Amino acid sequence: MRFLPLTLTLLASFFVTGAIWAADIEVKMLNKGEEGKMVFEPSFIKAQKGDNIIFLPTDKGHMAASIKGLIPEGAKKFKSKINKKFTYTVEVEGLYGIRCTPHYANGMVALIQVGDSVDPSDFLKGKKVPKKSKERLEKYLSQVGS
Ligand SMILES: [Cu+2]
Repeated sequence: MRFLPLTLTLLASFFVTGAIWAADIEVKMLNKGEEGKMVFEPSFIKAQKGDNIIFLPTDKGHMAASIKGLIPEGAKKFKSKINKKFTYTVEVEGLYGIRCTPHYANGMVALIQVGDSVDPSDFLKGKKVPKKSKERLEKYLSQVGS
């Protein structure tokens, strides 16, 4: 019975957090990456509820923020500080549009899919997004799937 306390602790943590195996997903903020200038890398992130998205200030001058109107209903909006590491835990299923505010016009955006059954079709409908960011978001939306 020596493993019982450990088992109970694990069970307890499962019920408290809802997921023991939450993943940490690191996203670099870069001046230049595989997709071009001013990018999050990876720029399309597939996650599950409870995962931690960790934005890393790999290059200087960047930050990460949720885009108004482009996060699921009930999800917490966020805005990190420039040049600071920032962790956001995704708690609501759906699609999250992320931007680096200073480089929004340069197309510095990312898309997070949380959960498997997500419908990308109306995500950008009627939303005001700078041209370059819109192009990239459309590309990321084409990767949404289960
Ligand atoms: Cu930036």
